[in-house]
Amino acid sequence: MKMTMRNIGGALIGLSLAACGPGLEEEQDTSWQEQGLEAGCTALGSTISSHSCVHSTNSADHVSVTATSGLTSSTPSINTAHKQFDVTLPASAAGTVKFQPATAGSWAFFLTQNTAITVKDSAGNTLSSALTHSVSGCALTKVAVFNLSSTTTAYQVVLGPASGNLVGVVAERVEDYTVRYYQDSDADAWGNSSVSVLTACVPPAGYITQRYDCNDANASINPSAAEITGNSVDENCNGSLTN
Ligand SMILES: [Ca+2]
Ligand SMILES: [Ca+2]
Ligand SMILES: [Ca+2]
Repeated sequence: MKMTMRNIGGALIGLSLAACGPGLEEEQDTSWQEQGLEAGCTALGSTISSHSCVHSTNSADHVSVTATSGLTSSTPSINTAHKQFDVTLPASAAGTVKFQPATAGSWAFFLTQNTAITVKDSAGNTLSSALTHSVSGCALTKVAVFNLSSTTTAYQVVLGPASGNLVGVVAERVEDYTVRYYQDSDADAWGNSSVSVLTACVPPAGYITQRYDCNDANASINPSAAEITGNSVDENCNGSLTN
């Protein structure tokens, strides 16, 4: 099933998502949410990393918790997205926190250190990460993505050891940061509206966010081109041959 934000939202939903969610114009492909991170994804796109950086750099979004050595009755939870949890670890050792996702899907854990992160399900089985890579642009230096299917039981997240026995964690749901990219075959910075991909990952080569190229095989024809009157070509893609 597909729906667009414009169809379901109106102004109020648009405003509520503007600060911490997808853009108004982004189409939400809800079928993708069941599939986990798409095959061939080599890195997350810049949207989710930039968003996570906003929370990492905003001191009001920080929450301090103290991890336990293994899972205990006092192991803290770091369930809330749009926060940076500053997790104090046991001295020179790994620490455990709990994470129970609000929604099933691929969850990205951004970390302030390039330290180990292991996620275990409620039975103690270690999950394989779907993707791990370095990031830059703020205090967050690493991201690891895990496909989390259960919203009714908490996962164990084992962190560290880490320098200073402290690591910041920002958790965001990958599917909330999908962007539609359009193929730009003629490399004129205008994409073909009818050939696109919707992804939270880095786009394929030659795909860009700007669309409305009416001839993607001719770099001299696009909405920013000057109209040349007297021919049969609509150089500026406005549907008129006279302007
Ligand atoms: Ca183009
Ligand atoms: Ca013309
Ligand atoms: Ca024209």
